[in-house]
Amino acid sequence: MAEIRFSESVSARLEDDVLIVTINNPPVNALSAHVRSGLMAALDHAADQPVIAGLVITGAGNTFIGGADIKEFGKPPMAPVLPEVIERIEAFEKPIVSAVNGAALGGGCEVALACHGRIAGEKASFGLPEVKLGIVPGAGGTQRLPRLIGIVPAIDLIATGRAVKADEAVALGLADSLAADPVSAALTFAQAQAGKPLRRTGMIAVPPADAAAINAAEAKVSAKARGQTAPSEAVRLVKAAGERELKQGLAEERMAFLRLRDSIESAALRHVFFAERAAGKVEGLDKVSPRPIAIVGVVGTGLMGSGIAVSALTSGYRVIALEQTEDAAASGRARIAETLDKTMRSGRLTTTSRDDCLARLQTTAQAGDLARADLVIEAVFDDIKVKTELFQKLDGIVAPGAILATNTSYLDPDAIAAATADPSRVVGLHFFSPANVMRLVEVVDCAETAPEVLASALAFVKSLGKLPIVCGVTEGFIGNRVFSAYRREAEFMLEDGALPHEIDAALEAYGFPMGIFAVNDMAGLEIAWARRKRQAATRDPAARYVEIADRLCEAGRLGRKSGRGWYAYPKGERAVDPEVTAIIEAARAAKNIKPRSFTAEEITGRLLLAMVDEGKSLLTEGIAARAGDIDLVMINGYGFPAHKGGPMFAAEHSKDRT
Ligand code: 3H9
Repeated sequence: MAEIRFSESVSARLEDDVLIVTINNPPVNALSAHVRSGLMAALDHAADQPVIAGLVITGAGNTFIGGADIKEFGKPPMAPVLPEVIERIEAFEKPIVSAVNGAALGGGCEVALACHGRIAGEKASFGLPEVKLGIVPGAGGTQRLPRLIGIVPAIDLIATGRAVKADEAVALGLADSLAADPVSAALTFAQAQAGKPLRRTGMIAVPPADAAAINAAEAKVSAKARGQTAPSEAVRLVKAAGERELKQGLAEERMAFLRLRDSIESAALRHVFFAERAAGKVEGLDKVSPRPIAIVGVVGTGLMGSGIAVSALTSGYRVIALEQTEDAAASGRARIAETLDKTMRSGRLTTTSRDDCLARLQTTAQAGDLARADLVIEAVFDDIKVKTELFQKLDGIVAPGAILATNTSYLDPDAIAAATADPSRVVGLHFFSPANVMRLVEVVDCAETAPEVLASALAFVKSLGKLPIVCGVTEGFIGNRVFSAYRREAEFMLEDGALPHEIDAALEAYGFPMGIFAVNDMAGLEIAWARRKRQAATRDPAARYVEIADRLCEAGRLGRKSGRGWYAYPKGERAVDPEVTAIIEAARAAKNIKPRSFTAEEITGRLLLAMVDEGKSLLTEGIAARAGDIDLVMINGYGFPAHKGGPMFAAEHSKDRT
């Protein structure tokens, strides 16, 4: 059957009197202006042709429709706007059925919701992820979804941005059925509906919901909002669907959408979205093929090593974990199994997958067993002698094409690489703890790392479902360098007059899940103390040095593990401790500092500036390639609120915040 073209991205063919309309707008079939105008032209055509009994809308490739074209945000709107297209679909006199072949997200889900039937393919997923971009759905999602699935499930999906797979969509009533061939099932569905009264989603009454359940769903959203606007707006609009006429609900939704789209919060989250897509891209590296990796060696099965092993196992790799003794290897196996069990109990792993992971795990005390590994990641004690000796040994064991990675946090990976005969095969893979949970991995491009080795490391990290950020060699890499600057500034403010709980309260109000002193207490103060002692001899005597943390450690206040640190923990809850206040006051007095008070804004402003200054140095030194990479490190590794865009974005746009 001849193809009819409606625009550069929308075409159709007539099959058994049904017009099969296909959107082909790679990479994700976003609803760009030519898609919207193409859909309108297809509707004009179908309205004009009596022979056409109905329509099917589907997407080319793996996606149904990835949503509105985010690249159009911030540009002048181009007609027809999406709500117009969607309202026309819903009101259309002939049946329109969506054949959801892949992800139907945002505006894509809204197109599906407005159709008179929805057939999910096996790879289909449905979601309204707008809150992740700081906005709410803007083309009817908040009004139509509750009509199909009810208010409480709609709050869950829209306020979290969670996507559901085909089977859950059918169970919720979002999709009508699941089919191996969604286009042919949609065609049959359209034929069956032709000439009958159509099920128009907007006309369905919202199912009655229990007020207590709505309140509970709303409370859950507020508890996680941490200063973001979009999730609570989404809840308000979904609730409005149950209280207002469709038209009024749609008008309210549109107003909220436009307001949020132009907000700094949305600009920040869009920056994060595009920064994530740019992360891990290195000029020229796209032409380099990564080496195949099937077997991953992990040396050391402590907290970090076992987390890395779990991450590799759950991503389908075979893992050989090396320990120093058979006993340690057995404990390592038990630790990995326990983490897998925990993941299973949380519902993120099935029993079969857990068993499959364990079957792919070998623990050993024989270094020679690593000969089969394509990549070996060391996660042993952060000591240069230990690591260089290990690398020397590994270099003689693994195959010539195998990659050696160090997970060091502070040591010089070039010095570790230099211990091998072939430093070009060495790369840094700095995981964050717990490694099976945290998305961030700093991929350290060492002086001699071969492009192919870097490309392989990046591909490996992505295959773990993690976010790789490329980083040059420097002490502490991107994250710990920025974090050290931030921590130093926080300690300066302590000495100048702020108290730990005041600094933490300012950070938490800004959107951090936890302030810096509470975080230090969680992590423990002794590692940083040991570092400071190591660095004491080489420290510039003219540089400002705050001794308060040392005094705390000397007093046995090593953080939560020791029961007290920057705070006391009576009954497990953090509380201001007069003993800490006295230590701080004594330190001020010793330096003749007259304490002054700080506003919350001043505190966050100074901390932001410290992060940004360090970030700028990292860019100038060529350690970080993009400001967005620094933002992603701080968001994914250190709790910087994503809806503020990361420190570099926030500082750049601080003048836009009014
Ligand atoms: C919305 O719909 C608002 C409406 O309610 C109201 C309107 C009135 N636009 O992620 P990937 C690009 S808001 C433009 O690596 P994957 C992306 O930048 C929207 N570009 O692929 C990248 O480009 P590049 C709601 C987009 O296979 C390339 O596509 N929708 C868009 O891993 C590949 O991306 C969302 O929030 C877009 N909407 O995952 C969905 N989406 O190659 C956002 C992607 O130049 N998208 N690009 O770097 C996603 O979640 C994932 O991209 C998706 C594919 C799951 C679709």
